[in-house]
Amino acid sequence: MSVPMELEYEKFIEQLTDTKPQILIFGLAICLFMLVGILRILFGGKRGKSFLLYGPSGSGKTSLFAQLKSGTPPKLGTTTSMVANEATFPIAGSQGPAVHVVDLPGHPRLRTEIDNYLPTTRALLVVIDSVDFLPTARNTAESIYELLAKPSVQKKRVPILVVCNKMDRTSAHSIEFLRKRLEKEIEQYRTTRSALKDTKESDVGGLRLTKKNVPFSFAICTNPIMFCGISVVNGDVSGVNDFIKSNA
Ligand SMILES: Nc1nc2c(ncn2[C@@H]2O[C@H](COP(=O)(O)OP(=O)(O)OP(=O)(O)O)[C@@H](O)[C@H]2O)c(=O)[nH]1
Ligand SMILES: [Mg+2]
Repeated sequence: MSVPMELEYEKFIEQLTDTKPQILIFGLAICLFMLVGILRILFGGKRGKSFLLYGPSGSGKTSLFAQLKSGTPPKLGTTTSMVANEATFPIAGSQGPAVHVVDLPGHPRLRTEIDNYLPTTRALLVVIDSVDFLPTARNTAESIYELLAKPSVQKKRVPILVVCNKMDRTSAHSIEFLRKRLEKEIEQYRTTRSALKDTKESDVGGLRLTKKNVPFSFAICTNPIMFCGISVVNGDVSGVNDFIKSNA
């Protein structure tokens, strides 16, 4: 090494050793933060802005949409939705920011519309009828499973809230009953599906839903899945409000 270069090198080492440890830690923290950001973009993807109301026909999605928007359930009742109903508004009664909410029609033929909305979905709310649940249990379980199997839902770990509506009715099933029944139906569907298609559960959507050889349960899903009980007619939708607030 020539003399001037040697001097430069020594100066550089001197500067490095002079640097305060706090500055080094700060620099490392920034690098780590950037690395996490890059990994999230590459492997996770950013979630969108919409809160999607999804679920069987008649479960109360449009009623809930109106309640969230205006703070009261629709006075003139509702009719079966034929198209998606969407708007951006601050949730009535909460101090949070405006959020974009989409109410999807529950009719099985119109439900496929969900694929258009998933890329911009922030969180999913699966609204079920806690009274008239059993006739739709299998269908609902299947559609929850299909949702969970979608790479866009899994990769972005889209949070899901299963909203058990109509809790004002005395014949409403308990949240625990609804959760267990859905888990049972999903497990059955998953087993039949893998037997028919000769695929392993881990192949569904190219990603794994739950741990291998473990019966399906919401608790061990890769997506955060929560349950809450509400009654739109009584204006008791705090479980939904809290979920939206914590994910807005
Ligand atoms: N008892 C009771 N009835 C409710 C409640 N919420 C909604 N309903 C009633 O359930 C029926 C269906 O409600 P909608 O909001 O139209 O249901 P939906 O899920 O939008 O149905 P689709 O548009 O067909 O998918 C209406 O008669 C509502 O008045 C509730 O909390 N309790
Ligand atoms: Mg509707």
